[in-house]
Amino acid sequence: MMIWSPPLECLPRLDLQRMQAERLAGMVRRVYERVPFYRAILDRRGIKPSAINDLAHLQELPFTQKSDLLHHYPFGLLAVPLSQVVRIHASSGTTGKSTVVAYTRGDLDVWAEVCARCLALSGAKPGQVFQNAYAYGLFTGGLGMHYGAERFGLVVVPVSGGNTARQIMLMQDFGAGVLACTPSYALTLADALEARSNMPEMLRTLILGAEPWTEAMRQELESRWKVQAVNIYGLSEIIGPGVSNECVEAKDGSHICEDHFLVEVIDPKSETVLPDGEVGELTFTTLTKEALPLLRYRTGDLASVTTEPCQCGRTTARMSRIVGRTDDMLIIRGVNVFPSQVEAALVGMQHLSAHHQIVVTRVHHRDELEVRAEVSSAFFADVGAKLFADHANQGVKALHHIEDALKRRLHDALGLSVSVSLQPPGSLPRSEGGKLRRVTDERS
Ligand code: DLL
Repeated sequence: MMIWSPPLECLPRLDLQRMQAERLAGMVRRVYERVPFYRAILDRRGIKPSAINDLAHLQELPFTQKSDLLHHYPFGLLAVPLSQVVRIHASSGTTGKSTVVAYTRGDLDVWAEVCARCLALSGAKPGQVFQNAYAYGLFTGGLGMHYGAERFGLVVVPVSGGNTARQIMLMQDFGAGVLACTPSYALTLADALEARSNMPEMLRTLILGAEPWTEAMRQELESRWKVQAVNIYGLSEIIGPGVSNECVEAKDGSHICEDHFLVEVIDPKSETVLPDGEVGELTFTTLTKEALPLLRYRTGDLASVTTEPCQCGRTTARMSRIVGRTDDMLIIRGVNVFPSQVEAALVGMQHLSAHHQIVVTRVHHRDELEVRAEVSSAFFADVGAKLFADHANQGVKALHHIEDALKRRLHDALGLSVSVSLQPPGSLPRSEGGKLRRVTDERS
């Protein structure tokens, strides 16, 4: 087992907190001096930067929201002159302007460091071939992991996302040991590899993130790829990938790089800080960022955090999987539904593939949730084929059984009756290399 930075990742928590408090004090001073947006809020609230010298004071500080970044688009929140910025990234907003983030040379150094930590957490070994199938470009996934992997000592294949046939060829030819991509793209690649019936022999590790996924999806991907699949989390505003990563030893929550990112979990409505173990909105305060330092940035991601010791020996706090987002919770006839609950209920069911879509409509003033699920090609090649050959009726009956079983599971998981429509193998949208949208809400 390898820990990238033992003195920092295994620091006694009191020492860590002392370091965080010092860094926080410096950060607040810097943003007060250099970012008019923060100076104005702190002045309005009568907060003197010199008074923030303890982690307990964190709660006095203002939150930052995505809208603040958008209002100051593109460079209004920078704490350094643009001439000191050496890289820009942006996260693709679904509509309108995207969120622009910037890095100094020092920020890039920290970023490579935290991504290297994540690779060690994932169980990568220096010298392995690293196929980086996160998209290169304005998205932080590609370049973030790229420099982390170089720092770590992997043989980097900067293939970027998409072009599945080439991904597979390179994976085989170069002997990839570690693959990084979105979980939905790992599913696309698994389908393609199975169709050619040649899983890459050297592959040991999948590093999956940038979109939500579930334990059920981990089981599915690990058994199909015959590798370890670990979760990596991050967001552009805070740095990109590298905010946290599961350790392969425990796979029980993602270790947060707390010497750089100070985490809190808040109740998204009351904005009060929640205790360990309770699910709420993750907020991060950057402790070392130079170009774009952010105070209490509200991520919109819902998760819990624990500081219980981990079996791997690291002392950093761990965050749970993202169970949903403050903006992706669907309210169906008054019942709260997260897309992750649908995935957890569906993935791994016999005769269904893991591909699915969720469509919400309003019919005669009533919300309807439809889950589109794909019947596996194995079903039609095997059980289904026999049934249909014996008597078409039998085949159709078997499909009805599958549909009923899924309806029951979804009803149990969501406490809501939903409609289910089975789709032919290969018919639902696939990730073509990036994040996949699984939910369409047609109500508005
Ligand atoms: O997705 C950074 C990243 C790249 C993370 C590669 C991991 C790997 P953004 O495009 O700014 O940055 O999107 C950030 O994606 O607020 C979450 O909602 C979601 N997200 C990222 N990682 C995970 C994860 C990158 N492991 C937004 N599980 C975040 C669930 C995730 N959601």
